Amino acid sequence: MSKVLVFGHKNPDNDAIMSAVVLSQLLSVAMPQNEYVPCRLGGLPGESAALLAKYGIAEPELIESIPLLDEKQKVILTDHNELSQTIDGIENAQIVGIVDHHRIADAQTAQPIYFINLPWGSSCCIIARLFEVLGVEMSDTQAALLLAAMMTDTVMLKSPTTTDVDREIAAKLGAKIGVDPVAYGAEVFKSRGADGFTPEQMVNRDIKRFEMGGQAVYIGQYETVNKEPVLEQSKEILEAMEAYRTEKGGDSLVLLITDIIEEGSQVFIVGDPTIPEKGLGIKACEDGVWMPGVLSRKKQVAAPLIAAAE
Ligand SMILES: [Mn+2]
Repeated sequence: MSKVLVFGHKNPDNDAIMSAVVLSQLLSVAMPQNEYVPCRLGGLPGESAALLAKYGIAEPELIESIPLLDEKQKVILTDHNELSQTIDGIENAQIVGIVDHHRIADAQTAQPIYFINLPWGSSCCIIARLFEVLGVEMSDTQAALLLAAMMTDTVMLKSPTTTDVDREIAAKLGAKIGVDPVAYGAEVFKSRGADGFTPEQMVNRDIKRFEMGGQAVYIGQYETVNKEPVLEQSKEILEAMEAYRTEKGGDSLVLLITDIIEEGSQVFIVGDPTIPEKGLGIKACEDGVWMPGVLSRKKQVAAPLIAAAE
């Protein structure tokens, strides 16, 4: 029996956490020849901590790097596949599986692996479907955890990343546990304890590094139910962005302050603005630029930036 570490991306969001937790549980039943250990590469988001506590589930183990061992550590990546978003020392690991809903980037393997990537709204939606594929009965707790991550990742099914499959599976899971998916999602967002965050935390808590056009571009997203008090700190936010960019050696950093009620994002840019300005069709401004309807980092920010960098 080998031990397989299962983890989502750095700066984990709720989808990264819940996909690791529930996929580990699913595989323990469906493929019991291995032991699956859910892990995380960073701090627990508030809503994830609240959900795990509510259902009495242990927090995934915090891991920082994979050491070089005689036998390579087996790992499964969830909610990411880009090397710049995964654990340090990934070259010392054997990737045996990937379950993701992002662009395919640069992961390479020596052997064929389980590689499941679908353009759906969340990794947890794919995992919900995997229960059916693998013929495993889903518990109510698993349904609640998956639905919670489906709702945060699709901003309560409002993000343009949302597909008919997401709506269908959300309705099914909601019916199973007796909740309206969107109302349930709103509760999950509230449990995040949103607005006590410092500008540093707004920048750090959900940020991803992308390599594009020979540059390292960081794209962060901070979701709130009320952007006004957040934007009063725009000067401090810009300072925190610049500090982060300098520390990490990024060429530019884009931060979205996403208001999930008003359904749009205030967009801030520091560093070399060339790729972000071209990709988004805006001019960097100290107060940020309001982009109505922009809710998805992946589809509405990362993808056009990558296209602009080519
Ligand atoms: Mn996700």
